Amino acid sequence: MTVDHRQPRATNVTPDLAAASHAELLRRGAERLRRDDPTLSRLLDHEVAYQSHTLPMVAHASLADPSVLSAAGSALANVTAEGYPGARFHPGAAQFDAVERLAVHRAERAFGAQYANLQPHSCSSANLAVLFTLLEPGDVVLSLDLDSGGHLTHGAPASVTGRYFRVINYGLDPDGWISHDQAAELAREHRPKLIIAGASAYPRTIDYVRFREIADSVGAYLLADVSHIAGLVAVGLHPSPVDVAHVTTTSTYKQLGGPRGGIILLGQDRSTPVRTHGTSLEKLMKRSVFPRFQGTPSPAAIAAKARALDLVTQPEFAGTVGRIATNATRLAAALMARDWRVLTGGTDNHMVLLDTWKRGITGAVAESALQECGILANKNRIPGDSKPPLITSGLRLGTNILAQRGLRPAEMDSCAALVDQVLRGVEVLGDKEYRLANNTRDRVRTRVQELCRRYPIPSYQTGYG
Ligand code: DSN
Repeated sequence: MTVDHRQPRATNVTPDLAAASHAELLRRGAERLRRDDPTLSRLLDHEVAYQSHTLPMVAHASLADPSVLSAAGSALANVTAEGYPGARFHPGAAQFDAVERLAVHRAERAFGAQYANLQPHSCSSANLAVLFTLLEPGDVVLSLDLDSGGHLTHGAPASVTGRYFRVINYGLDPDGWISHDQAAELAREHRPKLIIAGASAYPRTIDYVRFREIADSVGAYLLADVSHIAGLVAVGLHPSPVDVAHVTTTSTYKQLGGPRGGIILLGQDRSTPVRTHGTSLEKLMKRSVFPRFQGTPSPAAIAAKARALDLVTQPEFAGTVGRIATNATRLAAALMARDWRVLTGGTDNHMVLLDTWKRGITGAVAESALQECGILANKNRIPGDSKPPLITSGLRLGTNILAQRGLRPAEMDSCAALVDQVLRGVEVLGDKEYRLANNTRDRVRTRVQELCRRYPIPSYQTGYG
């Protein structure tokens, strides 16, 4: 008999009047938390209120729908089951098998992938699994360096990936764009075994086809990490690497509105043989997560991924992501009009990178002053940065959550004006020390509250159906 593993299979559960439903369990949990642990309960309530009353102009997060949060808190959290659906090392995984199959199916559908592994606890662990499976210690990796916008797990010296592999970095040209010519030249010179195309702080379109040509020219694997732009990729607003790179990884919370977690995706190279392991890329990626890198997956997190990935394929998501991109373009333009240096002179994705040091303000001061006024944006190193990572010379802004809350391009002018008011109002006293006039802080806070009231997180408000 052929079993279609792409389709979730229903399992036999005897209806039992004594067992609470998932919804009842969550309700009971919330009531008990409030009654028995008011300290923790209050902190969690405050977090919802905080998120509702701040303007998160961050690039590294998105809002999870309450249904995603609910799935993440389900009774599946009690299930321990190593292995994959149909081949577990523990009993009692029937529902989890069906949920994992559903999540895999939805991930493949959302990204047009031929294989998806939903088990990585984060994209960092997905990247580690890929790197440490495809490479041997000492092998050469070619990637974007951290200061140019790369990620820790792409071989940064502070990461285990920087210790076990010989990492060569390509960088940016003087205008802040990825230099493909430099990457090609470095590949010729150093013969990497793996090239990574992907970034944590890069506002422009990544040319995966060019990277694949470079990889093929030296017989290297190409890994695309789309964590930051996964939503844009899913709706076709950024070229997809899934059929171009050998392996694609993503986190599920940055732009997908999912839980903490990672995914490994394969496209056309699914069956490509991996000479060193005598098997296909698909079999190797499966093994790379379990048993090589992780034991038990998180069944409840996989349920939450399944829920988020279903939302990703809805028309509303495409609308939101479209607004993310147009908002970012408008935000960049509005900041440049106020004389702020925006790296690359704009953006193609959700991210806007500011050189705050050009105006004598460190990223640390900018982040703190904005936070004081209810605006979140994170300090970020920029190319050629002379400041340490906890100080930095730049600021990274993003429009994911603004768009989720319904703010449109016209409101980006107001958001840029608020950022500008705060940063202009800062009296710099040191790399981390500053003073902000009370009237600036009060004026901006009031305006932030107005915007938050006008654009609430609908499903996080009381009285929402
Ligand atoms: N990768 C980090 C970032 O982009 O901020 C956190 O997930």
